[in-house]
Amino acid sequence: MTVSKFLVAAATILLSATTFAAGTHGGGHDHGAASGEPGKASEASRTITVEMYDNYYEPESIIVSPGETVRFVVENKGNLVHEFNIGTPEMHEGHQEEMMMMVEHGVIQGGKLNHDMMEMDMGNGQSMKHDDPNSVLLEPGQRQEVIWKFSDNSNIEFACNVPGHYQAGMYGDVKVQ
Ligand SMILES: [Cu+2]
Repeated sequence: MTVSKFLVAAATILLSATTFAAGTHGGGHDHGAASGEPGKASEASRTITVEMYDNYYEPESIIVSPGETVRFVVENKGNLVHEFNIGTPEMHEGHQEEMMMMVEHGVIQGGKLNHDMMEMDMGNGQSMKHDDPNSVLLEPGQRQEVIWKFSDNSNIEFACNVPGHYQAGMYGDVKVQ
């Protein structure tokens, strides 16, 4: 592929990702507020088990105290790859563009993850590894923990940013009170 063709292809991907993210319910929320920080297991006040199905969470919402550290045990009980990601609606919108790229590059294939592809250098020192502390991306049957210390920001959702899933309703409210 020539450089100019590659640029056109990249621009097309960006454009479609932006269009895709535009239909979310992110309007009217605060911008740029932090969702919290990675927590320590020793400071977790409790464990919440979150089950992921196609395409919803059980439970659908949670209540936390400001500054509380929660240990989440996340289990994928569906037939598709799902994500559990803690963030503001704006963060989820941004992450949906990255996830769209992961699908277009074959990293996410319905019910499977291509782990070799996730490790691969994309040419600019970046990979498509999915290792942020606020999220896990799981294949069917997998189970993993997220330990998160919430701030007093109540504009937080847990969400799945696999293309189409958020739009299908795969997000839940975090009520901070
Ligand atoms: Cu999902």
